[in-house]
Amino acid sequence: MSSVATFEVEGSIGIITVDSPPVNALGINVRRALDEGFKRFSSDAAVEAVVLVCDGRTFFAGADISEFDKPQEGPDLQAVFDLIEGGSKPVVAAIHGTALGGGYELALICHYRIAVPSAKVGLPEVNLGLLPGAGGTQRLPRIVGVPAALDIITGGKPIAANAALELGMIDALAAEGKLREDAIAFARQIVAENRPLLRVRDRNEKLEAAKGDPDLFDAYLAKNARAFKGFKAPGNIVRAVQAAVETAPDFDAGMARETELFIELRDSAESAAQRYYFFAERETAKIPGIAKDTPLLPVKSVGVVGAGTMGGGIAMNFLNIGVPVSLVEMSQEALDRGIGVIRKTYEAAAAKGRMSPDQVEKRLGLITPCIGLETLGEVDLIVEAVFEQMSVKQDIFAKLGAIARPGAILATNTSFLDVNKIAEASGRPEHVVGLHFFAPANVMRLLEVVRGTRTDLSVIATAMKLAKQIGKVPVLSGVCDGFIANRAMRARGDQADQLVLEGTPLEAVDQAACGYGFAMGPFQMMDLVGLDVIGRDSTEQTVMSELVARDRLGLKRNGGYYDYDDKRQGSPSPVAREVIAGLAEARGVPQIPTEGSEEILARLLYPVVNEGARILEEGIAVRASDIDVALITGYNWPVYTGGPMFWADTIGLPKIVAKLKEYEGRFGESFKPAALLEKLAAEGGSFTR
Ligand code: 3H9
Repeated sequence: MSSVATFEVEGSIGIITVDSPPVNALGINVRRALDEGFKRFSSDAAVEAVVLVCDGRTFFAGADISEFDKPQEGPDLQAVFDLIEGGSKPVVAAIHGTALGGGYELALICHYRIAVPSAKVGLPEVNLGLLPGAGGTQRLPRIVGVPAALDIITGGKPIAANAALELGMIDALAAEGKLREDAIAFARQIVAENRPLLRVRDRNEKLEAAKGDPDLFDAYLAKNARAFKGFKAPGNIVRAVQAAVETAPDFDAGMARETELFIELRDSAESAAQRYYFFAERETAKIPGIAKDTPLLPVKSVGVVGAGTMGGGIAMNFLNIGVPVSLVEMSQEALDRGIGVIRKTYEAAAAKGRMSPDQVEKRLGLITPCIGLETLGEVDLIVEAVFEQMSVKQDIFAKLGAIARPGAILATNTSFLDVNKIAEASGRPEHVVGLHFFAPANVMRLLEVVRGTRTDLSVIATAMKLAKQIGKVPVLSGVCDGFIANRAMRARGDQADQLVLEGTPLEAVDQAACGYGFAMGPFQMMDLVGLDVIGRDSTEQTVMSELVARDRLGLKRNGGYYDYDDKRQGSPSPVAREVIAGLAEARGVPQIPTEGSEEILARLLYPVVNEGARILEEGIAVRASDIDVALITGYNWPVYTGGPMFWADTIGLPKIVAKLKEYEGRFGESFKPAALLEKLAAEGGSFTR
């Protein structure tokens, strides 16, 4: 008897129930159980049909991702699938939770699929840099047709049961909470009606339309070139679906091509990085000292101080999950403006069909507009999002310390000020935490939870949990200037500035960054955000401050580092060149341009790795992978590199140390390799493996 499955017979129906927490991934134990169960029922004459169902939170969530890097133990997935598909008795997949990847491919092997309305099905392998390698690229187009299959598999998003029923991805809906009974009844009906064994592999009609349109696949890749840029998986997915069409009706030939393309991806650096990232994102929640039984504080109502761009964005996160927000400003005018922006954002989402007009009003109805802090005496969490000035924040926290109810969490959204000093001002530092949202706060996934020296563990635990509830990826940071993401990325910004002062064209710097996989280069990004916004706290004379002095604020003023035409297309700017040359001369910077993308990238990004190492050795980040997660979710660092620390491990730490030392010799101490980086490089160690 398997330890992860039970095998029962009810009348003429065999029932295989798998229970392998947390998500019934198709690891070795589950494959063994399936092998045993299907063999048993195939030789049991009393069994006329089989129901495959899971206990726990979900139907099979896919292959076991952690097994990809290890030698596979038999039986492999294909052998189990062959056993099911080749059997002589109908098999019904009974789906709840999320049937994903290999889990949905297993459902596609079964002869029929029934799901509860709350279930979702899908093939999200693309998010792991993979393709559905257990027949998904061959079977799905046979059900939904080629165009829909391409969108579903390259998009990787799960599809809700109702939509899946319409698409044919499932055959029937069960009543919520009655999956097992309904699946058994469904199986009985199939037997009673003597329905045929429906094998998806034999259904070729839906492939016909694409057979007559050989250019479809190249056109699909061209149309999505921007979204697919840098990723390896979408291209292989398209070619695998193409193979389904071109080899039909020879299913096995299509499968052989799918396997080749799958293996190519599985063994690629991109997929290794994306699989690493999958686990890294889940790891951030694991914090030493915090356990399942760490007490959590209730957060049923929130106060947000400041209804500007940040405050409004922060408020929306809570409104979106139905938590009432008291929104505080100093004047009615500022309050009206802030609420107006929130309304506009929601109405724009409604216009795009992302929410109903009803939902817009419901969410806005959760806002209590307030003038002054005095109204915040009852709320459970207060997030301050006002001007970045220590004295202003300390003043607010002193008042909040007096006003807030005992036990309320007081959070600051500061992006670089000392959270400890702010906390002390409140008189209750144990309840103060940094919640550093990234702009736009209602969109960006990163939330840095900043732990002061005296912050209570229960406050941290509550903040981490709350972050997940509002759909963020929480990363714990200690107190330092810039916390994790901004601090690490400042190293890139500094080098970008320095490179252009040395005579490297700024377009070459941006192109190198884009070639690496950033959606835009550092100068393009600054132009987009606005030079006045980025540079407002700087007192130094820099290229940026000079551009601002000339009213070149970026894209919004048709010029910053670049000139822009009325279609917002950037081109090299003679004014920016003149400013750069002038400043370089004034500072006496020798004109030695850096040539070649590889060299520019080393100059831009090795210092980020070095800063990451310092962040780690100072204990600001709990683990190297947290730094990767922060930069991927906060700065769109290309996920297929794994983030700076994983990337550094891929390159090899000795190479990075050698280059940093070369730079140290040429440009000075700031390039000195961090002690941790040098130590790991010398020991043959790594940050993430
Ligand atoms: C595949 O199927 C390839 C095939 O096409 C071809 C094969 C030849 N494996 O996310 P959660 C762990 S590729 C191993 O926090 P939720 C996860 O690490 C796979 N472990 O829960 C975490 O562990 P811990 C295609 C897995 O409720 C715990 O389960 N499938 C796997 O927020 C809970 O996870 C996918 O890409 C796995 N497949 O979300 C689906 N999945 O507790 C990937 C999860 O130690 N999974 N874990 O931190 C998901 O999208 C979400 O986990 C799911 C649940 C929606 C299922």
